[in-house]
Amino acid sequence: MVSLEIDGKMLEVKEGRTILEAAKEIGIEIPHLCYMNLEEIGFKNDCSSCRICVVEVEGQRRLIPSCSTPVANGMKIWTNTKRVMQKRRNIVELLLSDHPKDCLICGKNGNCELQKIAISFGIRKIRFSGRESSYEKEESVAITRDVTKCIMCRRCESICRDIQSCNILTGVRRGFSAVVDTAFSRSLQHTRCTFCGQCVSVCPTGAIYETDNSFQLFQDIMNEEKIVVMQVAPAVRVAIGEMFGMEAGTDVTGKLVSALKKIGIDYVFDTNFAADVTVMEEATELKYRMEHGKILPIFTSCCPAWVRFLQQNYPEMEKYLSSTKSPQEIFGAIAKHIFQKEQEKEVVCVSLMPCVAKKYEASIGKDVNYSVTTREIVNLLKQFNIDLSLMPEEDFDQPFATSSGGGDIFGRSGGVMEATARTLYYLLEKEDLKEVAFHNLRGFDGLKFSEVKIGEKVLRLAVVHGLRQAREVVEAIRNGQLQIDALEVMACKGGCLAGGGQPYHHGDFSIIQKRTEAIQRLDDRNSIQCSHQNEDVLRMYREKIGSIYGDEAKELFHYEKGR
Ligand code: HC1
Ligand code: SF4
Repeated sequence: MVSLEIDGKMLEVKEGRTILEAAKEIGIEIPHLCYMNLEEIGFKNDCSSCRICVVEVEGQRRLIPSCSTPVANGMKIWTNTKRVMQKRRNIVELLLSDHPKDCLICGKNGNCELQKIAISFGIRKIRFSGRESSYEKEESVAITRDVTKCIMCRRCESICRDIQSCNILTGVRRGFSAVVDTAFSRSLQHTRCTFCGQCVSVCPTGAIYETDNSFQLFQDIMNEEKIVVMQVAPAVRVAIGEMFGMEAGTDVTGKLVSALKKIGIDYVFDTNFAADVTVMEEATELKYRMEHGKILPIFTSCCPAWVRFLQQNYPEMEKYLSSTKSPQEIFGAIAKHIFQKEQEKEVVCVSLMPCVAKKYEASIGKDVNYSVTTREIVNLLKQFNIDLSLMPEEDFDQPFATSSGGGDIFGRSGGVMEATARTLYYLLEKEDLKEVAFHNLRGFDGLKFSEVKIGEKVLRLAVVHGLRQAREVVEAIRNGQLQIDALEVMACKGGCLAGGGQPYHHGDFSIIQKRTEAIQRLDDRNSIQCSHQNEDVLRMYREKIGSIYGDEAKELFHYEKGR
């Protein structure tokens, strides 16, 4: 332990902590913009580029960035001297002097960390003026970039490089013109960007945000000629409450359904129902591959960022991907080919997702018209003056309302594999697993393994989250160093509950943990444990589709010729 003094208070902290972290431990919040630390998933951005976090340290002539300076025994630190306060204010004003002032229509309005600092500094006038940078806005199907708003904090660059190993964004140019951009300023669509949206989830300003589809939804709701059907993804229900002042991990499923109805969505269905369908198809596909000597391991294909990552970086490995569509796309097929037949007006299928890559997936698929993120729907609900916390509870609409615990856990890392294993066991053994919990596939370890004994065979299952680690696993499989039968990959650390469209976590990992626990509670409390026990799913097959992995099912729920 290290002993030191901050603002006259003595404290002891673990060796290796920075001044900023030590101050936080005794309730002193030092303002910062570039720093972010999610050490539980191995993400740290401490490049000290913004220098808003400077402090005075006894014996040091210069002001010191607290985010990157480790504590040392006997240090005496002041976080709020005249010099410190003046310097911080100058920095904020300098940043604002070269920043567009269009907060009212900015993609981060209300969530912007620069805006919050400007508010807390009470800035009414910027003393510096001069040249202002100007760049073209780039709007891809999933992500919009407004480089003019880049403050060079480099969080996006770090997360894209260190956690995702994609290296799409990097600091370019020097001095006044320095910004984070793609190579040759290419549009994201023309890079190997996966649209995972992790850069969106850490960007402190409006430099990177989701491409907004909420106005399109608003217009569709107003159009009497259309029936608007919304499917709600597994991870949204345990996170959206945060933006209405509720504790992270509060399950607001029922309130969300009634709120969506209130703003004019005609039908609200559960993506978790479609997740159960995905399990039925994918487990059967895996069984088929095992029994017919087809290619193994099978790679899950629900996460569009992972699929794009594999297609772009390892096209020779694409053959491992399951041909089963993601729950979003399966629900799209159900909406457009089953539900539509019973309606007189045109059905618009919209997905409410925790993810920005789902916008990309919807744009390349046929059936989901478009996707909105958790944050976008919050804006829409607030426009309608709806406080989610005050809404009554309502059930999803029948007949796509019920899900098993297997469908519920899709939103966390390891969930798709666990749900698939539960059903695969049943398909092969004709009886249910005695213990359906695969504890080894849960939690935040980057790579997780489990085994399931089926007859004489032991199936090896693996789960990975974060694309850097996925890359290592894919290469190990390619090089013959890793032998497994099935692999789940989610691009975002923690799975969809930490997706790029969720309420901002602002570097607080406990938020992600609470969402994870909440998703697990849904599974634990569900009286139906496995997807193959979902009677509504079985009825849909009986009445509308025919057999699982049969001709009609392949037509609707699988990609042609695999992918
Ligand atoms: Fe996901 Fe999925 S779990 S990909 O994370 O397979 O986005 O929540 O909707 O499609 O079900 C996301 C979440 C989501 C799909 C499902
Ligand atoms: Fe990198 Fe993902 Fe952002 Fe693309 S969306 S730039 S892959 S972090």
